[in-house]
Order: sequence, then C-alpha cells, then structure tokens
Amino acid sequence: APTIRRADYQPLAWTVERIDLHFSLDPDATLVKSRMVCVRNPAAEEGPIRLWGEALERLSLLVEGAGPAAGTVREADGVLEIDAGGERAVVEVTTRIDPRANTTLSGLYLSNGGFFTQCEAEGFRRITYFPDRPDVMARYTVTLEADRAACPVLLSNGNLLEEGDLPGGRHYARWEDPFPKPSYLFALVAAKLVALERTVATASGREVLLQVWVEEGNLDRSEHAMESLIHSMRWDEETFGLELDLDRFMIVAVGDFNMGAMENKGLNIFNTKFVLAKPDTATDVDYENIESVVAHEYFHNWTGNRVTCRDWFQLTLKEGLTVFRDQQFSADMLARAAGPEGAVSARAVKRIDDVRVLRAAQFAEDAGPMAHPIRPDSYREINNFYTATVYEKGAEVIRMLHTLLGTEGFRNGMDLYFSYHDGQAVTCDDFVEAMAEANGVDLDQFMRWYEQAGTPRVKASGAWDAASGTYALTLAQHTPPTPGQPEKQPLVIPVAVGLIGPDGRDRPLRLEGESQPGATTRVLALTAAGQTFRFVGLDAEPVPSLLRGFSAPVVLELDETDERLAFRMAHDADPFNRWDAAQRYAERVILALAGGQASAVPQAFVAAFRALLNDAALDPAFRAQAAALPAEAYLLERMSPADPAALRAALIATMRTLGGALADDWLALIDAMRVDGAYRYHPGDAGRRALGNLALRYLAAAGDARGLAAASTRFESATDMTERFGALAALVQSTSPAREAALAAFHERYRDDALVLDKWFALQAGAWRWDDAVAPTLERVRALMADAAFSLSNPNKVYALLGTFFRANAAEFHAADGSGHAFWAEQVVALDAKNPQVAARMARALENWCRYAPALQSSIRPQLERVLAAPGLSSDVQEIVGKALA
Ligand code: HT7
Ligand code: ZN
Repeated sequence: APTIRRADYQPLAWTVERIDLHFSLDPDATLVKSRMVCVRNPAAEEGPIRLWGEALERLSLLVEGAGPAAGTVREADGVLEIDAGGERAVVEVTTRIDPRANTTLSGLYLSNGGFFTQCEAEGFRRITYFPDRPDVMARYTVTLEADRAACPVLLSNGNLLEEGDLPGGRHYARWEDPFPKPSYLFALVAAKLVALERTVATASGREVLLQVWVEEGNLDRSEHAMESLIHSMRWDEETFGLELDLDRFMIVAVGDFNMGAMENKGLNIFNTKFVLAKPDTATDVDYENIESVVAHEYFHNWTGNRVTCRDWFQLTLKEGLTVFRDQQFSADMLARAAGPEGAVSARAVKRIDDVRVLRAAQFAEDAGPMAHPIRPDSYREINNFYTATVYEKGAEVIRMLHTLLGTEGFRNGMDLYFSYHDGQAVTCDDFVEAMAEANGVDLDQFMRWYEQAGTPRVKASGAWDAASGTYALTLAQHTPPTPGQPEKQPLVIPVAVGLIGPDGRDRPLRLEGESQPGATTRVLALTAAGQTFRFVGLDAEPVPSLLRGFSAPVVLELDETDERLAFRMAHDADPFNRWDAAQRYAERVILALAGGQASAVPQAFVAAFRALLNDAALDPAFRAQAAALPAEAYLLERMSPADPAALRAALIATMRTLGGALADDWLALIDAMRVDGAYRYHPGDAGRRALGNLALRYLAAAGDARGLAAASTRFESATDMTERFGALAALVQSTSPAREAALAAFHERYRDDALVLDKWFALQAGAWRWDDAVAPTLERVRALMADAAFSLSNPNKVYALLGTFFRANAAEFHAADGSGHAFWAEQVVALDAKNPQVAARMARALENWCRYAPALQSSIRPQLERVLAAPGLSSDVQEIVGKALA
C-alpha cells in the first residue's frame, strides 16, 4: 500500500446520499446487493464516481446515470471508477463474499456460527463497493435474510421496519437508520443470541429500548453492562446535555474481535471481554473496564457519530475527545461512590490509572520509530494508527483544553461545536476553533499539540530569596526530535503548581504584581521556551509541587533529594503528586539497583513507603496505587540503554525487600482489608481487595511462609474472581511449590470459560522467574499454544498469551540466547497470514529495539529482517517493521 498523506486530502467528486443494502447471508457465499443514490459533490472538482472494494467477487454492476457518459467503468488498485454525467446517478452492484474465509475480522465474518461486521476503519469495502471514507455520510436501509434456526436474531443500525418468514426455513428483517452516517459505522449481526432489555426515559421524556445481546448461557453476565449503559446515558445528559437520539440502542457481545468494542450507530459491537461479568468470573478491574468501555462507545454517539471525522488523520477528533469523556465519566462514578469525603482521592486514583497507561504505552511510542503527532501526517495502514498517541495523548490534549478553559468554558465550546457541525464530517481544527470562539481566546499556539510528536520535557528549578520571601520558579520546555521532525516549537503547557511550607501545608499563592493571595494550587501557562514565575509573600522556603494532577502529558525534570521526595510522599496535598513522589522515589531506587549504582534498597525508602502504606487516613485504593511499583515498560523507557534482565533483577530485589521488611504490615493488611459478605462491585470494596491482593503479592515475592499460606487458603476459599485470581497471581509470582497445583485447579474449574482462560494464559505468559529451577517462560508459552483452548485465530487468546509475553514480560522475552526474538518472528509471520491487524500489534513489541543493549540489538535485527522478507507480508506489518529498521 502506498503512503497516504494528510496534505493530499481532496473531497470526492461524487458522494452517496442513500444506500439500500440487501444481504442474503450464507457462511460461505453471502450475496450483497447494494443500490446507491450517488450525487455530485458541489465542493469538489469534476471526476468519476469512485468506489473502493477489497476481497469482493463482483457479480453485477448497473449504472443508471443522467448524461451520456454514464456507465464507463474502470477498476484499478482496488478502486472502481465510473464516469457519470449530470448531478445524480443510481449504481446497483451485487457482490459475493465469503464470511467463513474472512479471518481478518474486518468486514463480514463468522464467530461461533453467527455473522458479525467490523467496518472501522476500512472494512465496509470488504462487504461491497462504496466510497469508503468517513466524509461520505449516507442514509442506510438494510435487509437481512438468513437461516432462521442458525441465526434467529437479525440486527442492523437504527429502527426495525419489518420482519418475517421466508421459504426454506429462512427469515428476514429490514432496518432503517434515520441518521446519515459514514460507512465505518455500518453494522449487522445475524446470530443465535438473547437480550437483556430495559426501557428507560431520556431527559426529555422519550422512551428508549436498551438491549444487551449475548449468547444464551451468558445472560447472567450482562447486567453490569446494562447498568453501565444507563449510567452513561444519564451522565452525558447531565454533563453535556447530550441525549440518546434513537428509539433503540443495542450492545452485542462477540468472542472474536480485533479491538475492545465498536460504536456502530445504534448497534455497538463489543468484545465479550468488555461486556460479560459475574462475580465468579470477572475481577473488579473487569467490572471497571466494562463500565468505561460501555461509556466510551456510548459517548461516541455524539463525539464520532453525529459529528464525525473528515478523514482518518482526524481520528483523535473522535477518539481523544471520547477517551477524555470516558475518563471524566469514570472519575465521576468513582467520586460518587466514594461520597463527599472520599471524592478527591477517588478521582486521583482514576487519574493515576490513566497516567500509568500513558507513561507506559504512549511515552514509549513517542520515543520510537512510530512516534507521530496526535494528528498524524501520513500512514500506510490506518489500522496501525489506533495508537496510544491518538487515544491517550489525544485525551490529554483535550484535558489541557478543559484545564485552560475551565468546566464551563469547555462546555460552551462543546455546545458551539455541535451547533456548527452536527451531521458533518470535520477536522480537529474545527473542534479547536469552536473552543476558541466560545471562549474568546486564541488557540493558534495550542494547535501545535496536534502537529508535534514527542514527549516534551519540562525542566523546573527554583530560587528562594529569604529576604523578600520570594520563590522564583523557572520552567523551561524542550521536545526531543522525532522521525521527520528534527525541530520543535514551544507548546502551551498548563503547569498546575502548589507550594508546600516546611510544616507540610500548602501556602496560598500570590504572583508578583497581584494584590491578594489566591488558591493553593494554580495553573501557570508555560508558552515560551523558558519562563520565570515569582511567588511572593512566603514565610519560608517552600517545596514545589509541580504538574499537579498531571496537568500536561510531559516529563517533569526536577532535581529533588530523597528527603524531599519522602516529604512530598507524606505531605503533598495533591494526591496525584503524592503518588507521583512515591513513584519517582521507587524509580530512583530501582534504576540505581539495575545500573549497579546501589546494591540494596535504602532504608529511607522502605521507611517512606511504609508510612504511606500504613496511613489509615488514606483510602485503600489510593494506598494500593502508592504501593504498586512503576510499570516495567515505563522503567525500561527511562533506562538507557534498556536492559530488561538487569531491570527484572532490580524489581525482584525491590519486591523481596519490601515484602520481607514490611511482612507484618502486609499480614495485618490482609486481615484489615477483608471484605465480608457476598461480592458486589463497588469501588470502595474494590480498593480494599486491591490492597489485600497487593499484600499477598509482596509477601509471596518475599517467600514469606505466612503470606504463601494465606494465598493458598484464599485461593481455595475465595468466592469471587478478584480474590481467587489475586491469590493465584501471588502464588504464580513466587517460588511457592503450590503454584503449579493452583494453576491446574484453576484450569480445571474454568476449562470451558474462554474469558477466564484468557486470564490463565496471561498470568503464565507474564510470569517472572523467581528461581532458577523454573524453566524459561518461553517454554511454557510454547506449551500453552498447544492447549485445546488456545487459537491463533482468536485475538483475545493471542493478546493474552503472545501479547503478554512480548509486551509485559521483557526479561523473559529478551532472553540472552535470542530464543524470544526468533519466536516473535515466527509468530508474527504466522499471524499475518490470518489477521494482519493483530499481527501488526504483535510486531510492535520490537519497534523500540534500538534502545536496547548492543547484544540484544544484534539478536533482534536479523529477526526484524526475517519478518520483512517474508513472502506476502501485509502492508500492516511491513509498515511497523519497515519503520523499525529504517
Ligand atoms: N472506534 C473503534 C475502533 C475500532 C477498530 C479500529 C480498527 C480495527 C478494529 C476496530 N474495532 C474498533 C473503537 C473505539 O475507539 O471506540
Ligand atoms: Zn473510541
């Protein structure tokens, strides 16, 4: 595939006003009849009707056009070109497709005997010929015809017009979507499913039908998704005044799916992982994820569907904004559950979760060959750009707008955006312009966040003048070069600042020139390469607390002594920064061990860690966050060169020290955090379980006999998955002889449960080697690939086993003998033949290979070359590996 460039965007000469689709569904030969009313685009230059098609067998094509040229047809490079005169033309095309042979899971495919579609980004062209771009918004009518016994349920977007029987045991249903939509939002489902249903009233009093469709045996796992949907609807009404615009909203769960879920208009299709939950099979984290993914897809109904993207370069327009919205929703849900006393801490816990993901995944992406702005300038394969940068950094960019404009200003901007662009396909500029106009501000410099790749560094230094009581804070920004962008311009960086007095209390802040002291946290706008801010009227030298709440997606460089970090761990009034101080201290300790500058975990760190862990004034969820070490992926990113084996040894030593030195504290926590009674998903209980499980982890790591016994007992007596899996994970991440028996018992209990087995696969693929007697993890991974439940065709299985090994077990994957790298090449090539999107995701595990120590680079390079040379390699994998080798 050629490189596509943002700068080359041209509107199409012809668009489609409406389309009638008729599907005669058959697993091996589905017939698709399409009748399109094409209209000339007044905003474009003259040209033919252009229809994209891929893996289609064209059976017929009929063009009823006005004008003499109608009907001249050419097909080249997957595009059908039809010359037509006049202003309108009707094109009828019939294609035959083979859903069973479609292992890409893009277009129309089979999963467990049912038919499902996935059209984002370019899957619709695998169903029929169409101008398959998001700037073509058409009205759809869809008729589905299928075998009634095999597929009793026939669903598509919008409203059901009619349904009925057909001869030969077949039946049909006809659907109409009242809203024009781009083709990527088209969906159909034809399968044997049942629905959990609710009827609810929208804010304006309209009754709407909500359905969660699942396989019959899973009906008892659909309640939480339904509740999450209802909460999402209410939240969007209350927060943004946005109401559901359809009479019916459906969620369908499918076991074979490339990503998390898909926001098709009125017919969201979800990976089962983000729908199904019951206490015996789902952990607290699963419940939380389901709530946020259901919300994310629901929120797309406005941010993505009603207002969509002009082209795929604008992907962050819908994804960054919708991730920001789902993050805010989850924070509000957690705060509400925590009550007024616990709300601040609950929000901080959510923020910490989000920042952990950003630092581990997006910072690494920004530091490698795939670095791109949140609005990329070019791509070969759009599926490779559903990235942490577009999603997570994109959400941070929206968050900065929210921070700079305030809640009300942001809402005004959203209102204006919808008033201008409802029903349109627009760009990121349109969004930011609406924000600027609604608030009477200039956001031109802010747009650089959309243009520049790379994680900015903000260097901070302070100067204290005791005589005048002035603290001068100097901030300097610098963004390192990224591929194709050697030079960067200064960005607008909101830096939330607090100044802590020696007594541990925040001081009211007064900048030079102001008459009154103000709040204790304020947001400074860093817009130049360097700026100094003078705080006056201070009684003593303060300790700065910078980037509170992680107010911008940057790396903060600030020289702080160990004592100062310990002080902020104990006193910072901003809970996010209190956590961050602990992370910075832990990072320093671990990297010093890994680099050989230290031989043991310092006592001072253990003491500071212990004080935070045992601070009963802090809620358990926060303490669990504070006591969890920084992610290995993030630490690797902070090492130069990255040395996975040394880092793993340092992590093991740190876990063992903290587990052993604080054994009594951990044991006490196991008891104190016990949650009595039947399981319910509640964030308060989840926090207690998280801290209890972490205690087991540390004790097991240290080989503490009492801890291991507690883990075994809990594993056997647990009545919910959070506790059962927490105990199993502790045993597996230890030298306990009980670990194999526990894994076997777990497998036996859940042998028919695909989602639970994914956890079992992932746990083993991610296992550290705590003693030399244990075989390399690769041997285990290879053996597990032969398990009856494993399949290379199912993305969940691939992500659980191979994805965890490649992406979350660096030390084992990068074994010095190079076996992991050879295995990677073998699996990427094998996967590519089935599913290039999934293969490309796996391929990304080695993209940052140049950051590794020379011996590892020598082992990785030939494997990258081997993959690139594989015959028939997809453009998806070619793009990733080609960039890695460039
Ligand atoms: N908008 C959805 C993206 C998506 C997707 C993209 C490429 C290939 C498969 C896919 N499945 C879903 C998901 C979302 O962000 O809501
Ligand atoms: Zn999304």
